[in-house]
Amino acid sequence: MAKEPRPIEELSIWDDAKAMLKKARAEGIQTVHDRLDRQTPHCKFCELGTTCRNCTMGPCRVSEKNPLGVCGADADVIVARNFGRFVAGGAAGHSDHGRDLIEVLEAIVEGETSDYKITEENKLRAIAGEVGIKTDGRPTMDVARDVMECFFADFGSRKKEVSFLSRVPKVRKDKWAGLKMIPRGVDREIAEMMHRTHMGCDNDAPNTMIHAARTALADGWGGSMIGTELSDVIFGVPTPKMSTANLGVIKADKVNLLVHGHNPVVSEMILAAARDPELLARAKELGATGINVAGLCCTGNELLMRQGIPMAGNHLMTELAIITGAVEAIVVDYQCIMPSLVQVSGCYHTKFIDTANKARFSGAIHFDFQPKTAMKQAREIVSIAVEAFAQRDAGRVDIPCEPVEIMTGFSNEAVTAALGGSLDPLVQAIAAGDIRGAVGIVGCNNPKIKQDSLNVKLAEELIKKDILVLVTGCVTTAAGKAGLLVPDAIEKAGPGLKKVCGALGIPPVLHYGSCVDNARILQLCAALANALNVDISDLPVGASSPEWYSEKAAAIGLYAVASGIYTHLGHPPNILGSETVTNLAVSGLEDLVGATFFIEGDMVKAADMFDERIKTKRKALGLSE
Ligand code: BF8
Ligand code: SF4
Repeated sequence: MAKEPRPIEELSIWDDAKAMLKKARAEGIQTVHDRLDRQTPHCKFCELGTTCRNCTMGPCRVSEKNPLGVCGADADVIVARNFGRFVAGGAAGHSDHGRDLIEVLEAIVEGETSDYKITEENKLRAIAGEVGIKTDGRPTMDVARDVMECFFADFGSRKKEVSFLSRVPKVRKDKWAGLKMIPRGVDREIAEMMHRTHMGCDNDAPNTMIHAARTALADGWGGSMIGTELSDVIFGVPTPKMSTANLGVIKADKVNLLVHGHNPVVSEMILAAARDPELLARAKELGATGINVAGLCCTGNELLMRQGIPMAGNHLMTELAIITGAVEAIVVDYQCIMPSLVQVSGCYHTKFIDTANKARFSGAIHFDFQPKTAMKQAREIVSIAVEAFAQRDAGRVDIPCEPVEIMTGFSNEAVTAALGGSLDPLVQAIAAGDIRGAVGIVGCNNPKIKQDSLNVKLAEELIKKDILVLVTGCVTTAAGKAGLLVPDAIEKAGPGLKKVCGALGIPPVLHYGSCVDNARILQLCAALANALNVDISDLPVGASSPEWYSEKAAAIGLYAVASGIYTHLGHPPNILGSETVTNLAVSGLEDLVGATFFIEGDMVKAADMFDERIKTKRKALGLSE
């Protein structure tokens, strides 16, 4: 029997979301919230992680009454295996994205494309130096070729460790070595996770969890870091700039094209094509005043950071953006793209265009996007959007608000430059207690949680306590809409942050990029630890994902913890069916890697937990409060 839908008021903190949810209900369009209502209550075994489908002697469900699967696996083994595969899924997503950037670099090096180029030669050379490639007096393309070979090799199994471990403090690496946690090759760790969790392999839950951490580290310090760094090399290192966010960035008088997914390879080209004079002229011929490229989710973040495009929304806004009735096309690459977007697009004149063979959507217009033909294909895609403008039904258009201002573009390079060329002033501000510590708030929306209620609340609570906040992924739009990504937001911060950020003219919440860009935060932590000659786990820092949903978020959380960063989750992963695994996650890991997860649904309490942790870490470093 169909259940009563939850009241719209309970679904989101945002007026633009609520207005579009109302419109969806009025127009009979189903959203993620309706489907969640129909899927609830969920299977208790699955929630606890105690179901196994790893072979056909099962599927099995274990409980107190019936504690062993057909093969004899108990709850500990089953939960650890499920979590290990979950993390491997996330690591695979981030890392395969990173590999796609190496392939674009390869196309550049081989002269197969002129649509992409090396934009940041200095960064390329700096990275080459870090991974042990000679740069002096060598032509850029030779260096680029070696970097490409080096990163391709990072995915394989011929190396002892992934190249960017050169950034990790020695004490941390020694710790990993002692635990057999050094990530050797990205594909290797992911494949080994699948192997270990086959029936009859790794039947020791803590051992499986250690390998899950190793797999996550291969993501953070391998695949994701390669993705971020090569995106910078090819598309530019982000620098601070102003932009706008929320559904108000969709313009009634323009052709609106939304880019969604994660990888900037397609969307950068779309943005360039949208500036093509012929396409602009055609848009005008059809009555539009221009072509507006706006972002969703992490592809949005990538283009926001580098090109300053406006941000239409995060995960739970993706269906709602289409419901404005003013979106001509939504162009997707991969990850976090709800298949329902095809159906929602079908309720309007909106063209849904997919671009990757590994992420095809039934009912979509498909482009097999390739570096060789990128600009030509991007023009065709933009042309489809422009022509769709003629089919728009003005009577169904409702853009519910005006956009808000945001500041973006905080790469480590930009922060270092703003500080006068080194991280020393940041270290001094931390030592003086003006900045007591820093927390990265990252990740998603989850329809089980009132949209962005926790993401925003935690950021507000932390800055009050003079804890600098870095945001990535879907938390970006949340913080932006809440007015936290502008310099004026220092009014909501404690006195120390107000002083430091005020002097620099920056917000107390810094936009650090997409989810892959959490690698920037890892790099920053490593640089701070190296500057202080301590381990990352000695720093007064933390990480949080209040509203997470994805496998990738689990991988991020685990590589943060394994790197020594105390990490908060707003709700637990599906591990509570095993005491062994749960205890390891929330306490046992402290002895092994110097950090744990903590689970807390109340953001005031979560901020207090970070506060306590930061106090302890500051004291141990001999810093005053
Ligand atoms: O990688 S924050 S909902 S869009 S998983 Fe997805 Fe979560 Fe958004 Fe980006 Ni990250
Ligand atoms: Fe059941 Fe074991 Fe097969 Fe899993 S691996 S389905 S627990 S028999």
